[in-house]
Amino acid sequence: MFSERIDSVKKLIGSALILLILLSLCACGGTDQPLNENLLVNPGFESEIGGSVTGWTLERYDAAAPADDCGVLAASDAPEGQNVLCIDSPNYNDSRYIQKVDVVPNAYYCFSARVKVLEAEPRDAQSGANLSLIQTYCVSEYLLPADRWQTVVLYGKTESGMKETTVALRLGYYSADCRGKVCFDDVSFTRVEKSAIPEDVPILSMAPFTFESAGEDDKNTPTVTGIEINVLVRAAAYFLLLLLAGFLLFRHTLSSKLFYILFAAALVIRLAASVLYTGFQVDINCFA
Ligand SMILES: [Ca+2]
Repeated sequence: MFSERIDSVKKLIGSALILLILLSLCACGGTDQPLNENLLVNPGFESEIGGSVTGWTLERYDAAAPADDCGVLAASDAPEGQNVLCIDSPNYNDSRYIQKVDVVPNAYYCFSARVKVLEAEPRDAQSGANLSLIQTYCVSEYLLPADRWQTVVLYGKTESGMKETTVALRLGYYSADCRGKVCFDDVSFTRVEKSAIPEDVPILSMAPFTFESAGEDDKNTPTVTGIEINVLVRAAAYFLLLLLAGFLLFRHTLSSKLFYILFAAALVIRLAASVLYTGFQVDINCFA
């Protein structure tokens, strides 16, 4: 009888210990993250061939542009395995394959990939293929066409309170459209020690930037805020100066009535356009 009770107590203690160990492991998993371990799903694109890519989502600024040739292809010169992921954008666009990744605050990360740029024609000088983090200024150099696979490495640091980020394999950037074809392979996103980062390499902030008026889901939607008082004052001052200059220059060639009608029409068009065309919060709001 006594020995049975001893056995029951032993089983109870054993179960409690196992429960304690499991709870400790769960607690550690929530606040810690292994070092030098690739945190990405399907980093070598070996899961399948085609447009549906496990772990990755194709996102484009102009979502209506053709994307039929984007996806995983078999490539004889793949740096890793048999397959590579390609973006083929015949139109100027900001095209990217993205994947959300959990991060921990105040930690260092290394984002790297092998990249082969077959074609790249930026709309402006500053664009090309790159690695970047969505809604941040953490972006690699812009790569232009080269007949070889290039290795791109990017280091960043999270801010307090950060729990996730979104990596992007990209052709183009915010306000930096690009068209062309680029392939990626052997992608890696790992947490690293600061001591592992070379001293001459910049460590970029992984903190997301905010949009003043746009929500998380409509950050690419133009915002209409109406006419502000300072815009009205500046526009009125500008047109008064123009009116004065025009009157002095053309008072002998145009009838005064036609002259005032033309300037009044210009003022109305200017004010109407400042409401209808506002641009984006991340750009210079030139017109208003
Ligand atoms: Ca591969």
